[in-house]
Order: sequence, then structure tokens, then C-alpha cells
Amino acid sequence: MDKKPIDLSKKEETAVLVGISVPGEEDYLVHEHLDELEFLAQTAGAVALKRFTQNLHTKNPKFFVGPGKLDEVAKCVTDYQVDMVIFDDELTPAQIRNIENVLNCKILDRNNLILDIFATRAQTAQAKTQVELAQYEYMLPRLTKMWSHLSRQKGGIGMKGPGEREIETDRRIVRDKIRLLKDKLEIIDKQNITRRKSRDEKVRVSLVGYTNAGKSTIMNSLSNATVLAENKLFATLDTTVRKVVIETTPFLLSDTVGFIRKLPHSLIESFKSTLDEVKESDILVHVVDISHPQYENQVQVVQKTLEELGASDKPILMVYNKVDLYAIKDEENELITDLKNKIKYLESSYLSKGEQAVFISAALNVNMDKLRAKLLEMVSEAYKKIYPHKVANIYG
Ligand SMILES: Nc1nc2c(ncn2[C@@H]2O[C@H](COP(=O)(O)OP(=O)(O)OP(=O)(O)O)[C@@H](O)[C@H]2O)c(=O)[nH]1
Ligand SMILES: [Mg+2]
Repeated sequence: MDKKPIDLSKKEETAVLVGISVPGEEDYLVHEHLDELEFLAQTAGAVALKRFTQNLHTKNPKFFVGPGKLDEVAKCVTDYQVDMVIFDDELTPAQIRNIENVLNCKILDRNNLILDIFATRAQTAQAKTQVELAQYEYMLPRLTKMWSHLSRQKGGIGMKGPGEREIETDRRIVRDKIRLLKDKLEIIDKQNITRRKSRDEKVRVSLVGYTNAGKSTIMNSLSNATVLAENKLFATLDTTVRKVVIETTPFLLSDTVGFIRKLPHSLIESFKSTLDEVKESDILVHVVDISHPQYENQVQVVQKTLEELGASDKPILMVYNKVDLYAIKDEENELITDLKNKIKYLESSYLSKGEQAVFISAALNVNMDKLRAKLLEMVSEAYKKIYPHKVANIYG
């Protein structure tokens, strides 16, 4: 089959999503994972037309899904002239090659999509270099037919890079580029370390959490900053640090890149220096979107990522955000509609037991005083511990 010509007048590329569930796993789970993949696709600029799922013991080593399922996908691709098929997991180089032979369209996996979004979001030299490095690291073992066919579709999803770069199919050249990018990052890192050292003695607090949880909204509310907050995944890539004063106690608050399940390892590696801010902070504020059906899983993903970064042993304040969107029923099975009552109910529930937790709606500015009070308490405690020779409230 000939590759169909690309319609340049078309703004959005079309996509089909493919995911698998394992036996014993609840059906809704694979759909919630595909909801997230669809959100990622949408953020990258694609419209998802259809989803295919299959229940499998293990991923098919050749095609990811079974050959019969792949034929169904192929029929859909031809019938609807779909631009790309996106798989909800990392594909091996061999799978990419085999699948492409059957589907004859652009094949992307979850990692390509995340890397692509990061590439369009990167603003500073550091973020751009980090993304480019992660892209090349991911590309290196996959320098297959995939990349040569992508090179004919310049600029589309899966091809976005910080610079207008040519797709490179030569391993040696890619290795050289990786080395150069690493050198460049080392220089940027050194400058950042010097900058961080020059900050005076202040307690440092970092907002961490799953992407789209509301970290930047909280940052803006607490610091009167204007960090981009929007309903897209990975709105924030660069760390922003602001001085915040509560009553008379100042501290540094940083907002940084959000986490996601199956974050490509090459991205975690290359973003480690951005995440140094998190590693070096004294207190973490873990922001959770409580209205998300998968919020408990998201909490675990964040905890695991923090462990991977070596930052899981810090005092953590759990902040459950978006309470306004969270439907709660009381003991009589009646929906609680009043936001303040919802918060009261949550505060008395299991969630707040055994952990420092605050329930808020950052967008509606509800219960932010409680968040400020909790932060003040933790920050003051940290001053006493870290800078015992100074009295916290003489800073300002
Ligand atoms: N309904 C509601 N929406 C909220 C609330 N807090 C934040 N949002 C919305 O959620 C979306 C994501 O918020 P952000 O602050 O950008 O989230 P983030 O955690 O910084 O996201 P990334 O930078 O992408 O990781 C935005 O559209 C916000 O307006 C809330 O309390 N209630
Ligand atoms: Mg943000």
C-alpha cells in the first residue's frame, strides 16, 4: 500500500489508540489509562478517533497486541485514513518495524508522545537541551525504518524537537550529538549550582505532584506569580522559584515539572538537574488532584518518582486539590454539594489520618488559609532545625 499524501491544510493529525490490559485487571483501568493517553495525544495536537484494547497475559513480542487485533487496527487505519497509531506503552525497535509493515502509517508509543510534548514546552536553554538529549537517547536504539519514514513528515507529532533538526539515522552522529548535549548540560548545571549556592539561608519548599494536579495554580496563589497554569499536560517544564512570606516568615517556593506514570527513563535522567531543586529542598508539598478517578495511583507514581530521585525522605505536606470537582456522598448516600462541608467531611475521613494533609480548591481559592497555616508551621519547624542560629522571622 502506498503511503497516503499528507494534507498540509489539515491542522490536527488523527490518531488511533491501542492499549492492553492484563487478565484479572479491571476493565475500566485500561480505559482510564487510554483516557490519559488521549489527553497526551490531545496536548500534542492529535485527535483520537478510536481505541482498541486487548486482554493479554503478556505483550505480543512481535506486534504488542495479537495479530488479529492488529488487523482490526489496520482496517480502521485504512477506512478512516488515520495519520498515526499510538501505543500505550514503550515499543521495542522490532515491534515498531513489524507493526509498521502491517499498518503502513506513523507508529508512536507513549514515550514518543511525552517527549514530543516536552519538546514543544521547553522554554529555557536548559530544558531544550534536556529534552533534546532525552529524545536522542530514546531514539538511539530505535534508529530503524520508523525514523526514516518520520523524516518524510517533518514537523508532525513525534518529530517535534527544540530546534528544527533533521532526523538523524546514523548511530555514530547520534552518539556524538548525545555527547555534545551532555557537555552543554554540564556547563548549564554548574552555572545553576553557583546560582543556588548564592541564595541566602532560607528554607526551601517544592511543589511536586502528578501533571495537571494544580501545582502552578497553587504557586500563583501563594506567591502572586504568573506561572502558566492550564488544562494541558506538562504545562510547566522549567522550575520557577519565588520568595513567599507568610506572616513574617519568608521561604523559597519552587514549582516544577509534573510526573506521570511510565515517565520515559531518558527524561527522568536528563531532567535530574532540573529536579535538583526538589532534591535539595527542605519540605515537599505533594499536590494531588483528588477529583481524578486514578488519584490514589497518581500518588503512588509520584512517591515512586521521588524515591528514584532520592527525595522521598523529606517532610511532606499532602495537599488534596480540586475538591470542588470531587463528588462525595455522606453516610446517607447523599451528595455533599457545599464545598466547605465537603472539606470538613474529607478532613475527618481516613485520608487525613497519619499524614499532614490539607484539602483545598486552589482555583476557587478555598481553604488556602489552612494551607498557608500548615506551611507556616512546617517552615518554622524547618528553620529551627536547619538554621538554629537564626530566628526565622527576622528574615524578610
Ligand atoms: N476545578 C478546579 N480546577 C483547578 C483547580 N486547581 C487547578 N485547576 C485547573 O487544573 C489545570 C491544571 O492546573 P496547573 O496549575 O497548570 O497544574 P500543574 O500541576 O501545574 O500542571 P503541569 O505543570 O502540567 O504539571 C488548570 O486548568 C487549572 O485551572 C481547582 O481547585 N479546581
Ligand atoms: Mg504547572
